[in-house]
Amino acid sequence: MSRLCTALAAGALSALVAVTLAGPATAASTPKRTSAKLKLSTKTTTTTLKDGTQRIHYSYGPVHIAPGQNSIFVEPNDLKPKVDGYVTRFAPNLILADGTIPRVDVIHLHHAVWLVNQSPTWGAGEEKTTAAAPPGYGWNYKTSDKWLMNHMIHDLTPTPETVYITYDIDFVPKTDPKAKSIIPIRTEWMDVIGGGYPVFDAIKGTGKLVNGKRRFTYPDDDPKANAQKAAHQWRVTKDGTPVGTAGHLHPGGLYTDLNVTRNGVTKNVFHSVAKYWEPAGAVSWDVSMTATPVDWKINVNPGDVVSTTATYDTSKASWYESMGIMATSVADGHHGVDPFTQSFPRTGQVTHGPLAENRGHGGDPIGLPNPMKLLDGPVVEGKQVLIDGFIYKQGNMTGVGMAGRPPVVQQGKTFTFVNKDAPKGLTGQVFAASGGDLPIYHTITSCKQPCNKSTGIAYPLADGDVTFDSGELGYGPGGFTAAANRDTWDVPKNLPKGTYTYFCRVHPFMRGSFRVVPNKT
Ligand SMILES: [Cu+2]
Repeated sequence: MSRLCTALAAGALSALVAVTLAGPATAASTPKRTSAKLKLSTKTTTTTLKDGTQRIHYSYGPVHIAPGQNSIFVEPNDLKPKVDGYVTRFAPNLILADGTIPRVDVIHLHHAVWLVNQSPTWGAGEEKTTAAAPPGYGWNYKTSDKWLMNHMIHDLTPTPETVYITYDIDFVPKTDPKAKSIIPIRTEWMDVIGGGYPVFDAIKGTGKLVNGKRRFTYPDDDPKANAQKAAHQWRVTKDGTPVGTAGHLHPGGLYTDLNVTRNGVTKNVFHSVAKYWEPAGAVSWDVSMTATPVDWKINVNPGDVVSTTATYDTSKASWYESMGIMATSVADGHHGVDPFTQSFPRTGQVTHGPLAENRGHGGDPIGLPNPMKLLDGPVVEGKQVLIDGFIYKQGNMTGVGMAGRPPVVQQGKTFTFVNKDAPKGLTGQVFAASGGDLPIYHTITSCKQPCNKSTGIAYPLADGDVTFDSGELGYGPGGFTAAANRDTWDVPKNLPKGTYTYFCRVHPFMRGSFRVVPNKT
C-alpha cells in the first residue's frame, strides 16, 4: 500500500517537476493539464532522488472542515525532518482522505503558511507554486525549529470534508557531504500589507486606465493604503542577496513586482506574472505564477528598502479580499549583481502547467430562472430578509413560488439582510482545532444578470453593472479573519430602479435577486 502510494506520489510529482524544469522560454505551447486521477499519499514517505537528495512527502492531517467553513487556524505541526539540514525545494498541495485532489470550486486552499519560529517561510495558495532554491542554496533547518501550520481551507459547499495538507520537501541532511557547500537562505515575507489576514479590495472600475483596461495596483491606487505603507517594506540592515521569489495573487491578479529603493531611486528587480490557463482570462484560480530563474541574484545593501506591489484587472469585476505577496529567499552577503548598475533577468517561467483540479470553470445553463422575468415578491422595505441554512429566504433563485421571487423595495428605501448562519457570539478560534462549531459567513455581492448559470471557478463573478458587496456577514477573531464582525447588511438606498442579482462570494452556488421600484411617495 505505502509503496504503491509512494510510487504514485513520486510519479505525480515527477509530472509536476517535468513542467517545472521545462526550461526557458520554449514554453510557447500550453503544457498539458495534470491528470484528474492524480493521487498523493496521506502518509509520510521518503524517496531518494538521482543526486542523493531526499524527497520527503509530508501529509498534514486529517484536517476537519466544517460545512461552508472559511476560517483561519494556527495549529501545531511536528511533521518536519528528524535531523538538521537544508530544505532545497518545497512543493505544497491539498488532498482528500482518498489521496485525490479536490476540485477547487468545492474545496479551496485559500492559504497555508508554514511558520518557522513564528516567521512565515513557505506558503501555498491555490496556484500551488513550487518554491525551489537555486542550485547551491537551501533553507537552513534545525530540529529545534518550532513549526506551526497557519491554514485557511474554504469549503464552498454545505458538506463537511476531511483533507490533508501535503508538502514535498527536498532535504539535504547536515551530515551529507553536499551540505558543506550549501549557502543558507531564509525567507523575507514580502507582503503588500502584512498581518494575520492581509487583504485589500480591488473594485471594478477603480485604478488606472492602461491601454483601455483598468489596472488597480496596491498600495499605489488605494488611498487607504498610505498609512500601511511601512508595514510591507523590508529595510535592509546588512549586505544580503535575494536569490528567489514568486508572486502570490488571487483571481483577477495580473502580476506582482519586487522593487529595491536606494538613495531615492526605485528599481524593479522582478516582475512575477500570472499566467492564466483559464479560458475566460484573469478571473479564476486556473493560473500559474512565474518565478525567478536560477541565475537571478540581486545584491542589496544596508539602507536599501525592498517592497512589493500587486496589480489586479478591475475592468470586468471586483476582487474582494485580494492578496499580494512575494515570499523572497535571501542569503547573507553579496553573491549576485548590483541591480542599479548591472543587468539581470526581470522575468521568469511558471513553476507548473494547468492543474486538473481547476477544470470546473462553470457558467453553463442549469435551469435556474432569470430573475429579470420573475413577478414581484413581497415588499420588504424596512424589514429583514434572513439568510439561513445557505439560503436567502426571499428571492433565492432555487426558491419555489413566492419564496423565489425578488423582494421589492422602493427607490430611496432599504431593507436588511441578516445572516442567521453566523450568530453573534460564534466566532471560531484561531488557535483551536479546525472543523468545530464555526460561523458560516455569507455575502450579498452583485453579479451581472441573470447570474443563473452553473457554479465553477470562473462563475459567478463580482461583475454586476452596479457594484455592491455586504462583506462577510458574521463574527471572527480580530486581525485573523475574513468576517465583517456584524451579521447584517442594509441594501444601499441609492440604487437605480431595476432587478439586481447577487451571489455569496463564500458559497457561490447561493444566488438571489431583489428589485428596486420607482418611489410612489
Ligand atoms: Cu455563503
